[in-house]
Order: sequence, then structure tokens, then C-alpha cells
Amino acid sequence: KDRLSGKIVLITGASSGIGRSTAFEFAATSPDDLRLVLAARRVEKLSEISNEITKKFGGVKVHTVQLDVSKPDEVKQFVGNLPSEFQNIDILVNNAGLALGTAQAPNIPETDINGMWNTNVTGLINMTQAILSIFKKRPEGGAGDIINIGSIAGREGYPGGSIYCASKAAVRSFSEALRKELISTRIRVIVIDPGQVETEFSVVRLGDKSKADAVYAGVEPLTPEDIAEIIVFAAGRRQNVVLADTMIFPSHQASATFVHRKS
Ligand code: NDP
Ligand code: 8X3
Repeated sequence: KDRLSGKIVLITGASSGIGRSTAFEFAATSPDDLRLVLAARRVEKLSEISNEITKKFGGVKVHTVQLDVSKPDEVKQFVGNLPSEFQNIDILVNNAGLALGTAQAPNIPETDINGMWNTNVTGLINMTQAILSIFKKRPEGGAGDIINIGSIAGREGYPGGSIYCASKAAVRSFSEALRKELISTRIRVIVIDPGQVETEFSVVRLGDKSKADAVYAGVEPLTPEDIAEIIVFAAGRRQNVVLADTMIFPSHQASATFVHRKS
């Protein structure tokens, strides 16, 4: 049985990488009557993804929205501005996130600190609060899935990553407290902590493709599809099954900093 049938799924940061792949994976898993809300700042990328998905999976409806999760006013207006057939969201994938630079204290630019924190932490919290008001209206105290994309960086700080690592540790801590706050409901709080995944992440962080390629030299990173499969698997479990916490590494990696490289 397709447990995702008829669901409305909202993915933030759906224009690239893990978010984009997650949109395709949900559509492929439930191609008959799924509704997808895809949000990101680069709305033209979302339109391309929407066209590809609707061409490939005829029964899937897609709504794209330009949204910067780091802007609290945009997040506040988000739900009210959705077309009514997309408003009753069942699954929120809080995926929008980024690392900016590798500067070390005391030389971390304030714009980088705020960019990471306002997106990865405050943005994720604001999105969660906005969508929880929908989830809470359902029977049994509420129902729905909040799937937060953390990182193994949230479990181990490393030099040059202090703000990014702290932001992902905050995602972890917020999620743990939230799961307890929602204990009397059917709302599932699911945390997925990927290791190295080759996406636009390192290009955004380092600002240049050749520097990003060096991050993956001699290693075989995960693909965004690998993480998308796990996100959709978690969402597709029986309602009483909460895949609360997951670390996903490629085989050459055992922590954020412990990586084997082929010479
Ligand atoms: P990408 O850079 O490929 O994708 C990031 C996505 O987030 C883009 O769609 C981007 O869209 C969106 N985004 C960034 N800032 C904002 C914002 N302010 N508002 C809305 N959307 C935003 O990287 P990944 O797919 O790798 O990253 C996805 C998540 O996975 C992030 O949370 C990241 O921290 C996490 N992660 C990544 C790992 C990796 O090795 N790649 C490992 C562990 C975790 P746009 O620019 O159009 O707004
Ligand atoms: C991204 C993984 O190890 O580059 O979250 O911080 S890492």
C-alpha cells in the first residue's frame, strides 16, 4: 500500500541537491496523486523541476514558491499565500540550508554568521512553527511529519566550520526538544544527518567549482538521491514508526573529519 498517497509535501531548498532529489523521489514513490510544494529562492530552477516532474509523473501536482526561509516575514506569509489545494500540508522537509566559507574565529564575517544562522536555524524554526499550526488542527492532538536535515557536522565541531557545525547542532537540539513537546500527538519529528554528499553545497561554501571538486578528491561521496531515498523511506513508514535519528555516511567516512582518501 502506498502510504504517501494523497499527501501534500513541502520541501524547502528544493531548487538543488538533496531537496531537488527528494522532490523527484516523492513523485516516483507516489506518482498517482501526490501534491508537492517546492520552495527556494531560485524560482526559475523550481519551474524547471516542476515541468520535469509533471511530465514524468502525470498524477503529481506541483506548486512552486519563491521563498527565502531566512526572512521571517516571507515565512509568516507563506501558508496563507498557498493555493487552497496545497495548504493542508502533511509532510514538511526542512532542507534549505548552507555553509558559508571556512573562516575561523575571530575572523568570521558577520554576514556569513547571520547567513548561516538565519537560514539553518531561525529559518528552520520559523518554518516549523508555521506548518505546526496546520498539523495541530488534526485529530489525536495533531498529525504530520517534520523532517529536519541536520548534518554529521552537528555532532562534531571542526575548525573552519564553527558556525555551520553549531547551526546543525542547534537543529538537532531543537528537534529533540520538539519531539518531546509533541509527545501526546501523532506528529513525527525525524532528523536525517548526512555525511558527505556531492551537491552545490561545497560550491556555495567555497565559492568556486575547482575548490569544491578538491573536497571530493579521492573519495566517493554520497549522491543527493541516496539521501532522498532515506527521507522518503522515513515518511513512508507506518504512522506509529518514527525514524527519529539517522547518520548516513559514504563507506570511506566515519565522522565529519575522519575520511579515507585514495592517493
Ligand atoms: P545545495 O546547495 O545543493 O542545496 C541547498 C538548497 O537550499 C538549495 O535549493 C538552495 O536554494 C536552498 N537554500 C539555501 N538558502 C536558502 C534560503 N535562505 N531560503 C530558501 N532556500 C535556501 O546543498 P545540499 O543539497 O547539499 O543541502 C541541503 C541540506 O543538506 C542543507 O541543509 C545542508 O546543510 C545539508 N547537508 C548537506 C551535506 C552535504 O555534504 N552536501 C551534508 C549534510 C547536510 P536557493 O539557493 O535557490 O534558495
Ligand atoms: C555538510 C557536511 O562535513 O562538510 O553538512 O560539514 S560537512
